[in-house]
Amino acid sequence: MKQPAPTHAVDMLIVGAGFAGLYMLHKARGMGLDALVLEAAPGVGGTWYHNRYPGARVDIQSMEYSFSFDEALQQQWRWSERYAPQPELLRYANHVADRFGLRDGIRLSTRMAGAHFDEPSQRWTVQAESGESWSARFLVMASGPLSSPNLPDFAGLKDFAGPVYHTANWPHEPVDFSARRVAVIGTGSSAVQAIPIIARQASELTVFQRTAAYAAPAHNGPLDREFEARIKADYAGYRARNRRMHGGFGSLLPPNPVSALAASADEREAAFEQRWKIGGFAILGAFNDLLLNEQSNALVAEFVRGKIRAIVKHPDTAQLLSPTHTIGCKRLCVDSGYYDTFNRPNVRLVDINQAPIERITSKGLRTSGGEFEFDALVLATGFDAMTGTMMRLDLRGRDGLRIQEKWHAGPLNYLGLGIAGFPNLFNIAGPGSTSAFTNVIVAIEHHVDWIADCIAYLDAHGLHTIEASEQAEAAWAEHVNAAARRTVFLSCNSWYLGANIEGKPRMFMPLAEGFPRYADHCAQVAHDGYVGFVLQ
Ligand code: NA7
Repeated sequence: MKQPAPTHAVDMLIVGAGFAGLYMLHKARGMGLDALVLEAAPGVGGTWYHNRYPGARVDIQSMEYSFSFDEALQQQWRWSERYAPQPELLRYANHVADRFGLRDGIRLSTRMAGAHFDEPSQRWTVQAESGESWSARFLVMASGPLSSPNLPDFAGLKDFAGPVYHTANWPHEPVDFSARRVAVIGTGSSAVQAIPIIARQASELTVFQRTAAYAAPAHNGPLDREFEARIKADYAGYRARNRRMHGGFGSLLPPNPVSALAASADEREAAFEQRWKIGGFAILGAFNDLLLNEQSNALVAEFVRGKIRAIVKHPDTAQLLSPTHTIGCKRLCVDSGYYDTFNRPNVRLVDINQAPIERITSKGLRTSGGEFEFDALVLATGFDAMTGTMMRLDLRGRDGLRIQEKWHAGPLNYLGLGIAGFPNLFNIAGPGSTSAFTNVIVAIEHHVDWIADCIAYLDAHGLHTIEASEQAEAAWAEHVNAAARRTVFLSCNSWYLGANIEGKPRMFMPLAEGFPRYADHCAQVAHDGYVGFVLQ
């Protein structure tokens, strides 16, 4: 197919060629829609294109973190490890693009600048930064919940004489830290994965920590071929059982259906220990109220702190590495040797909570506690999550309503899928949906299928547009908030709350009620003729 000419008309314009954009394109084509993906990067893969820092890998097991929509794909693709590393995930994204013939529907190196809704035609005019533009009936934001890196405004950053890397925007050529003094700022999931590997290469590694992280061991290794065969014998059944789990994964190890407070100390210890040996998120299911009740949460948090004390030899370092907030309130990190790395003689940990960074200097950085010198700086400072990418766009709905105005106090929407004033715009795996608490590929497949059904409904009923009603949005915002209030998630400064970005409005963004309830809710809305949406 020829590249579309500027001001070309398509049925659907999709923003982003990560897993969401790829599946949306495939699905749209299957419905006979003329769809086009705009992708800012020169390759497909989204998250797995950009986050190629040392040690980057998925924190959900690969037999689960993969597409389920095509039986032949899931049978034929073979993961090498229990938790796939980034290069393999990127190969998988490319394989999907090739296998389903998607490449001719993707415009790479084409960054969307904005989109305006045109009342007379009831269509979106989408502009790229290149100046090209397209007219589209539907606009699907598949731009990802974690796609705008957070680059804190450190004074003096441009004065630093050495290279500065961000984990979410890592160079494509190999970065060699050998014989170099390296600094890492941040200790979230990305840092926890990168630090053990950088420490093995660098002559010295200094880690600047604002908040200590809870990390559970991945126990990663080659994928057990017997396990793979067992899953593949009934992959569809396994996927269906996972979709009935709270996070869209983990059906082989359901949460223990009792409260941590109902168990004896010995029973608790045994349950935590058993789940720690399994690794990953398993420990948070050792009892059914660990993320709901602060007292129960404190018990598992103390268990993990005990593990940190057992692993880290120097008591002061162990103390500093021991988080004090509720566990799971920030996403639990899944690690391979993170805490043990701090036993190495070439690694030191610096507390920037007590003594914050004052400025970056040409040779390193200065905190209120002292000067530090290094040759390369790694920012593992996360993302302006869930809303950052859309809020950077010139996105205008009916009557020129700007997304920045609409979302000035937080991301209002209905079901996470539609926004009042922004007709025929769908958001995949964004705020207001269970995305961040779900195996995101399950969330993506669910959203894409829902959007496809919705478009089929519009067409079958001779309707042109659909958008959320303001009443449904207000009720949904309360629903999302109420779900968070039933958990421990409001008790710390997480990116779920927008609290990691200075000046960002604090609103709990992902829906914490669990994927099955959310999916049932979305199905009911569709079944009832898209109640809560305005259809015209
Ligand atoms: P995260 O989890 O948001 O971690 C970012 C880290 O950077 C975290 O330790 C932050 O400390 C720290 N940070 C952020 N801004 C600053 C400033 N200004 N000064 C010092 N330290 C700072 O991002 P990741 O990339 O690791 O992981 C994101 C998600 O990707 C993760 O949840 C998984 O889903 C995969 P803080 O905790 O805010 O005090």
